[in-house]
Amino acid sequence: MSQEKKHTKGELLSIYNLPFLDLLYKAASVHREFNDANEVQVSSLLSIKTGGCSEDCGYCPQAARYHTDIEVHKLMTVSQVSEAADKAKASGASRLCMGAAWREVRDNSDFDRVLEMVKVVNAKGMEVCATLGMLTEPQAQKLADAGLYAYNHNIDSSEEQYKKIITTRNYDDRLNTIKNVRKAKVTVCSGGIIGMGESIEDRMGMLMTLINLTPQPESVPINALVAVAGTPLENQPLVPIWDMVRMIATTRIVMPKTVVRLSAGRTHMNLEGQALCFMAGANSIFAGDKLLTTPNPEFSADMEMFSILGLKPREAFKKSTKNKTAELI
Ligand code: SAM
Ligand code: DTB
Ligand code: SF4
Repeated sequence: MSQEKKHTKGELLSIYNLPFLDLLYKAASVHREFNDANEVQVSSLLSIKTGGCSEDCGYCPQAARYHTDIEVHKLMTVSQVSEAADKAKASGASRLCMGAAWREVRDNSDFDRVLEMVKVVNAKGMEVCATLGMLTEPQAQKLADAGLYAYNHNIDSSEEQYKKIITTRNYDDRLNTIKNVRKAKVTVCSGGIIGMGESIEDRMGMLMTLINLTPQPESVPINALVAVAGTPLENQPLVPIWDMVRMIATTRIVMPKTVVRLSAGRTHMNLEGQALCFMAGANSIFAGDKLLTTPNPEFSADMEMFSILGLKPREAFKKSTKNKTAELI
């Protein structure tokens, strides 16, 4: 049974706009009450099929219609993925997230191969996550049967802003896939991007959608836009660190137990900024020197960050350390 408190949009806006230090203090208090604040889940991203996507997502370097300088690559082999998973595990990642530049999954030999990949990575004792575009319910069930732990499908922004960024599918398509994932009892990873020209209302609209999912997503990635040359959003200004901290803090306050992932955009953040994000409730990162197609901080720099901040990576399949309900927030 879900015991989550649902905030109103007005409440969300007031939380986001609190004086910075009050917001940080409140979010840090909630975080400590529900989670081990020194524990950070480490995920590794692997682009198993890169570029050539038919969609028009305005932020995405992998859309075929934009002229970006990424290297297009067909679907990897199972043994390539197995090797990459070994590397990720050896460097401390408990989750491997496999991304494919697909509009949707099709029932073909490529999907069969992805199912094999899921089985192989699951057998290594890692949490397996995939982000493959839209899914039907039977496809979600096949992924679940292969051992998929989580499915990433971002709602990206508010419904109103979504229409301005993507025209080849709509918000309901996204929500429908999330429903199919839930029906197959795979955990849901869904969040979005800030820095696409959206208003604070849009940011809170996105959070409203997420908190109204029943149950709420087990993990919520907050990405700062990586503005890639050749995409329609190439000239968007860098997201100020203060916005990132505010967004993470608000997410933490309204979803006390969810894993909040400080996702894309870390190469532009210094250690102090990232420390504020962890203080505000972020408890997951993508580690490894590449996201899907764009750079991420060097692995050694992240290890140094963990050491300086005294953070420890979370083990695979471990639930939130504190067994509290979120009723009282
Ligand atoms: N094709 C699948 C889909 O769209 O669901 C999976 C891969 S897609 C690249 C996964 C997510 O990455 C997107 O939903 C978006 O939130 C995020 N993303 C893509 N490009 C980004 C960028 N330039 N900056 C920040 N996040 C980005
Ligand atoms: C998510 O929310 N962020 C990741 C993951 N889920 C798949 C992807 C970020 C992609 C950034 C742009 C790129 O590297 O292509
Ligand atoms: Fe394709 Fe996903 Fe990129 Fe959109 S975000 S263009 S669906 S790879």
